[in-house]
Amino acid sequence: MRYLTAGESHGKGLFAIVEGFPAGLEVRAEDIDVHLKRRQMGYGRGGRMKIESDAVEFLSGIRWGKTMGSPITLAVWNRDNKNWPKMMSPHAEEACPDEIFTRPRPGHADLGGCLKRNMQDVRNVLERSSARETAVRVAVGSLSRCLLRHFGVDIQSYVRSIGTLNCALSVESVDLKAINKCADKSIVRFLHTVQDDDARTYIDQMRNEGNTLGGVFEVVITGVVPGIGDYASYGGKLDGRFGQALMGMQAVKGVEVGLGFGAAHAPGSQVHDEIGYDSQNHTFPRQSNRAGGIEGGMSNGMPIVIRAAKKPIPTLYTPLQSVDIRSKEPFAATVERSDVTAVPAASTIAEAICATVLAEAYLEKFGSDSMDETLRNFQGYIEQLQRF
Ligand code: EPS
Repeated sequence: MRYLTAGESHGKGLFAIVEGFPAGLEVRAEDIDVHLKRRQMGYGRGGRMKIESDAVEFLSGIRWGKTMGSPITLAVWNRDNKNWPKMMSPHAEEACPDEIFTRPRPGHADLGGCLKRNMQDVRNVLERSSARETAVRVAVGSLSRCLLRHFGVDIQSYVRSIGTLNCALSVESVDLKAINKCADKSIVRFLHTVQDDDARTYIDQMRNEGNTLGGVFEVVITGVVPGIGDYASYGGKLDGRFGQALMGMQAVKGVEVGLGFGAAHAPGSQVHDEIGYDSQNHTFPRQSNRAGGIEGGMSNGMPIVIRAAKKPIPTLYTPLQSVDIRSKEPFAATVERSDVTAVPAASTIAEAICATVLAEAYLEKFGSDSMDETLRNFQGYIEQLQRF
């Protein structure tokens, strides 16, 4: 399975072509729209989320509610596009060269993108580098979730911190299957609503200062059978694949699995998870899960736990110093409409991205021509594990 996205933040829409999904998978637009809606939530978002009401349209590959095995085209249309008629027009006669954007924002793709592609209008870069693109990656991830539910895989997430504000409730005190139920109630996707007022005050203060905030979120995946991913080649390692995909999310600066960086500071006896045997279920459970469910690049049957750090959004309403790329004179960076923080949204985007990584790995192992065949192969593997 592979996919490609296209589309600009203020263009007609965001699009994905997904190839290699098995035929016969039931897919409903509602299964995707529910996650598109979750991506739009979270306190600290800017004006754009009031304009958009993201929903998927299937343009190919799905007929009468089921995949056909042909490439699936997903579209998420931009309502805001109608407010940018000339600015995003493909026609030369509608160009407005006096309105080009030439003062790159520190921390954004603006400057590097202009240097790399020899462009003088930052808009040519920012329209594509914008995190708006994640809308269609969430659509692909939600399609992946439709597949993964047939294997009993469940993916949830929450926000551990925004700036210096930490979620005071530990995930150990929550049923792993109820993480989203708890987090979706909080305005910042903490595990409880007790700190919502503190979060609101903190984010409002940053908004008033023209500042932005990053944070840390965690994805918890349950129901993954042992042996997904591979130890034999670097490209097959499941942790490596999650890392690449999550670092490919706008503004993500770090990814950890299990103890992550903490594993470097403790002796081996406090890092590795001892192996037991459950003769009734024929499984090898662990008393602890410091590995975060992945050993040697493969799932080990324990929940997969991945954290990622998102930097603060680079558009500051009190802008940082920059240089005009035409005159080379110092100027304050251009201010575009943006968010104070999008960490709550990022946690839901990360769920979708992890879903796609896992769907790809499952289809590699169990085949991807038809759901009947894929599920038969999966069942055969479960029986093999039982007989082991
Ligand atoms: C986003 C849409 C964007 C931003 C944000 C994410 O909308 P606009 O630029 O029209 O206000 O709200 O993008 C960024 C912060 C960024 O730096 O790219 C979305 O749909 O998630």
